[in-house]
Amino acid sequence: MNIQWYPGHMTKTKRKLEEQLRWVDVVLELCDARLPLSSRNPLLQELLGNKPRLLLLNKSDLADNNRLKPWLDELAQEGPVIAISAQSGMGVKKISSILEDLMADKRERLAARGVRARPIRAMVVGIPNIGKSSLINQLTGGSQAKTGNKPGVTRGNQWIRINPKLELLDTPGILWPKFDDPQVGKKLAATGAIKDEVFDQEELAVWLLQWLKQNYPQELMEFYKLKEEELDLENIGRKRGCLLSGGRIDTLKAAQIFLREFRQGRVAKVVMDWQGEG
Ligand SMILES: Nc1nc2c(ncn2[C@@H]2O[C@H](COP(=O)(O)OP(=O)(O)O)[C@@H](O)[C@H]2O)c(=O)[nH]1
Ligand SMILES: [Mg+2]
Repeated sequence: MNIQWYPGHMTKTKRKLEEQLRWVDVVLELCDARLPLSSRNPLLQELLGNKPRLLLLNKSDLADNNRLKPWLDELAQEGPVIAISAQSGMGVKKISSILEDLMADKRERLAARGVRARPIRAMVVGIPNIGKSSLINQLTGGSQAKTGNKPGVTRGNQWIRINPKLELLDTPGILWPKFDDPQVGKKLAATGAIKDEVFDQEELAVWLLQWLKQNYPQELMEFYKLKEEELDLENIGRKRGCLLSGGRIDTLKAAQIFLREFRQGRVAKVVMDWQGEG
């Protein structure tokens, strides 16, 4: 199974992102805590140049903490990183002060030259469905307190005042996933980053079931109340009442339910990337 993501839009997406980046001091890069590698695009680093970045491992409420911890340690060597949940708001309050720390040197240099401090301008960047809108809502408390267009900024882009020291671009930057490795496509599809229409759900479910059997067998068996040798789509379908006429099992329906339950974090909390990969 090879999952294709709209590569035709990549050039346009990249151009838009480059344009947006010109107006910000600092970037909030969102990635999926379950995929600290596969949900990032290494090209962002190139686009950023020297611009500071805070890496946010989002959806950490769905992630396996035991495997997340070593990732946090490793990623911290590259720059500031924290685990958050843009859904519950966990960790979101730390963001503003980390950004202030990140920008402190630059602000001091400007102050030394007599330049008056203005609020830090930040933007949220990440692949589709990573939680960009959710994070913006958390940061703004859902308020529509726009500060109005700034001269030179692309029409339509608005700045939202988070606090006196921080302004956020209200339109997030879209990053495309990195797709050369088929495993990456499967992991992104499994976690719900890619529309279900572009891949075979049953095939993906079979792959995910196998992956979970290898990585989280206890959780899988407990959740479905099945023994190891019973763990397949037929038995999951039977447990979930996915019956066709004649008593056959609707394995497509079973696959859809299994994928949904996995994405809700109910089957197991996971981290699907291994350190040292990629
Ligand atoms: N469990 C969980 N779900 C989240 C979190 N952040 C976002 N989501 C969900 O992920 C989906 C996509 O979020 P959205 O903010 O629209 O992503 P965007 O496409 O990057 O703007 C939505 O269903 C959100 O509710 C999180 O921290 N935890
Ligand atoms: Mg959005």
